[in-house]
Amino acid sequence: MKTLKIAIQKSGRLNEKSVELLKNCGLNFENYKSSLISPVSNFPLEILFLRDDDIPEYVQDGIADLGIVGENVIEETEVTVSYLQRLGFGKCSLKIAITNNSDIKELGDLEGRSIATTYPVILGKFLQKQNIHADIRTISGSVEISPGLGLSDAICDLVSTGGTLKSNGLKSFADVMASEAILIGSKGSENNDLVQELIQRIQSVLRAKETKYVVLNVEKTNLQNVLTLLPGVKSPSVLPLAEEGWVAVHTVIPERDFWDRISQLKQAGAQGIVVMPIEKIIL
Ligand code: PRT
Ligand code: ZN
Repeated sequence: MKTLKIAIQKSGRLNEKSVELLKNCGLNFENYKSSLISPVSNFPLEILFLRDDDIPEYVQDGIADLGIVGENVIEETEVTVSYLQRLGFGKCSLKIAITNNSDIKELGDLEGRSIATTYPVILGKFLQKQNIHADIRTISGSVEISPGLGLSDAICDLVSTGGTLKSNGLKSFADVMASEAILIGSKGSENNDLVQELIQRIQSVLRAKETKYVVLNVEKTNLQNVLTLLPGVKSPSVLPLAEEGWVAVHTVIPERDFWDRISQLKQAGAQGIVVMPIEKIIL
C-alpha cells in the first residue's frame, strides 16, 4: 500500500503536541529538528516537518495526504481540504481588540476605522457579514503594537491567555473565530484505509485523554446511589469485596466534570477512590 505523508509544524506552538499525539498512536519515528522528512518505522507513514502556513496547501495539492494545523491557518488560506478530526490542543480565539481608552463601543463603531491583522481573509469575511467597511491593514507580525504606534485603531489577532493584549494596553472587543488544531486530509483521503486506521488510533488516544479510570469501594446499601452518578464506557463493573456487604466499582468518568463527580460520589458513600489515567479507549 502507498506510504502516506502527514505534515506537521516543524517548530512552534503545535509541534510538541503533534509529535506527542502521533507517538501516543504507537508510531515510531525520530523527531529530527534538522530534517524535513522522518520515516515511521512501524506504519507506512512519513512525517513532513513544515512551517504551519505551508501545511494547508501541501495537503490540498496532495503533496502531503494529511496535516495537523490550526483552524485559523486553514480558513485564512482558503484551501479545499477535508476536516478529519478536531484535536483539542492549540486552542485560541481570533479576536478584535481595541485600546483600553478607545471610543469604539460597539461593532458598528468600527465603520471607517483601521484594523491591523495577519488574518485579512478571515477578518474581511467577518466584517462583510456584519456589513462593516473598515480599512484592513495586513501586517506580518507584532500586530499588538500597532495601535500604540498610531498605525491602526484596532487589531485582530489570536488570543489564548490574554496576557499579550493586557501588556500592550489592549482589551478584547469581539470574537471573530475560535480555533484549535485539526487533522486535515486531501479531498478523498478519508476513503483510504490507512487514513481511517490512523483516525481511529487518534480518536482512541483523544477519548482516553478526556476520561479517567476510577475504582472505588461502596457498601451495597449505597451502591444504587453511586451507580446513578457513573456512566462508564458501557456500564460500570461491580465486583464483590472480601469484606461482606461491600463492593468495588470500576468505571470511567469524563475529565471535564471530574472534581464535581468525585465530591458527589463521596457524598453518596464512595470510599477509597482511586483515579488513574487511561492510555487508549478502543470502542
Ligand atoms: O514558524 P511557523 O510559521 O510554523 O509558526 P507561527 O509562528 O506562524 O505559529 P505559532 O507557532 O506561533 O502558532 C501556531 C498555531 O498555534 C497558530 O496558528 C494557532 O492555531 C495556535 N495558537 C494557539 C496560537 C496561540 N494559541 C497564540 N496565543 N498562535 C499564536 N498565538 C500568539 C498570538 O498571535 C499573540 O501574539 O500568542 C500571542 C497571544 O497569546 P496570549 O497567551 O498572550 O493571549
Ligand atoms: Zn506561521
